[in-house]
Amino acid sequence: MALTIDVSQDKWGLNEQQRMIRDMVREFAVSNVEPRAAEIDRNCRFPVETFQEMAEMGLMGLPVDEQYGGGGADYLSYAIAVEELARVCASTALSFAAHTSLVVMPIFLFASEAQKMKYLPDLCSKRLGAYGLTEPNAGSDAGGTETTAVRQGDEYILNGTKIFITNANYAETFIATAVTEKGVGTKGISAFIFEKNTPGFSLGSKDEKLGMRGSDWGTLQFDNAKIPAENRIGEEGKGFKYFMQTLDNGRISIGALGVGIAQGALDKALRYAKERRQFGKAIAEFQAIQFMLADMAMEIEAARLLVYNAARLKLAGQPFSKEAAMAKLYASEVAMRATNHAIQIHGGYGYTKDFPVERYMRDAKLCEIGEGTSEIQRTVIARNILS
Ligand code: COS
Repeated sequence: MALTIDVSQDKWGLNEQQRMIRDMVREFAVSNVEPRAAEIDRNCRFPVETFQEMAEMGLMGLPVDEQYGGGGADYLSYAIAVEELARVCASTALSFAAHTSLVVMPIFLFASEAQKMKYLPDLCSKRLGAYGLTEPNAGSDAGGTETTAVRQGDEYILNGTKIFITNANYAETFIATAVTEKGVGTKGISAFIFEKNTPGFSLGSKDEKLGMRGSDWGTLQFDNAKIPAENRIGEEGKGFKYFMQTLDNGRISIGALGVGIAQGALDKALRYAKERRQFGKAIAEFQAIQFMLADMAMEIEAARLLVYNAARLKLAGQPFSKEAAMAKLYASEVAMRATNHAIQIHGGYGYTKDFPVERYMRDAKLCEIGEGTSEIQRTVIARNILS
């Protein structure tokens, strides 16, 4: 794909398919996702019905080739889908993004043909996926993985724990990293695919979250879990690199998540500012409110362009690790600032559960932490510009 961007049909330079997917997901988000958003947040309930509907719409494998049951769309279309969902319900968008960019994509990119044929059609149509990287002692230092995988004949025996795993309790297909060779650092880490019913594998307890409460997370426990050797993804010792490349892809979607949250906060703030009257006029007529709205709009457009730029570089087959980190970092910080402004514009009402903006702010915080903290994004950017 050439990097020429045609803005004659659309100011964002989206092509017909990208605009069609944006409009379809936007309509679905408003009609089916937004009405459930407050309830799933309040009850910490994973919206199974929404994911069934998204599977029926063909969204669960959107950027995967049709021969594997995917939607055959490009990665920018997928990022736009994340953004549109996040605009009304960040929890739904997060679970969708974790399934797609962290499970479906690495299988699509790094697994063998037989593994793709075995796992992708179900993941694209009816099964949810979860990605196990983080451990109690390996968060930002993903190379510090302690879970072990010891080869015994045709199997690997895994022992260890993965924490904060999005979709853990609803996923049926998992991928995870484990150390297959000690003492060689990241080169001793391998990646595996496995199913929920794997002997020795179980789900542990989960912590209650600040935000993203409708997105499930949990703990993966391996107690002499037996995973067939044929379930290793790619070569032994390459798992860390596969997972880092997976995070490069994933960071584009977390950038889109931040943009969606910020845009949703702006939508709500604009509506409220026009309706709310104080001192005899709509508060939107006050310059103090207008300046907040203007800053929100400007930063959202800048963040969206960073996300689109990273996705377009990926589509063009060019390096995009730095650009994905920039998009994720900036969009996350914009989401925090925009949701803060949105609450400020709503005043006392914004601090209540009667208006959705407090949920947007709690959800936004995840963007600065998940798939690499803001500090890790700055590290990735700095390493790139210094190398
Ligand atoms: N793509 C491909 N290869 C990559 C890569 C990438 N994005 N990032 C690192 N690698 C490779 C390096 O090239 C290096 O390979 P060689 O040994 O062959 O040279 C190897 O992986 C080790 O890389 P590095 O030395 O940079 O590893 P570090 O332990 O210093 O870790 C960071 C690098 C901090 C960037 C990494 O651990 C990271 O991203 N941490 C955050 C993890 C995270 O986001 N967790 C959240 C998960 S929530 S889903």
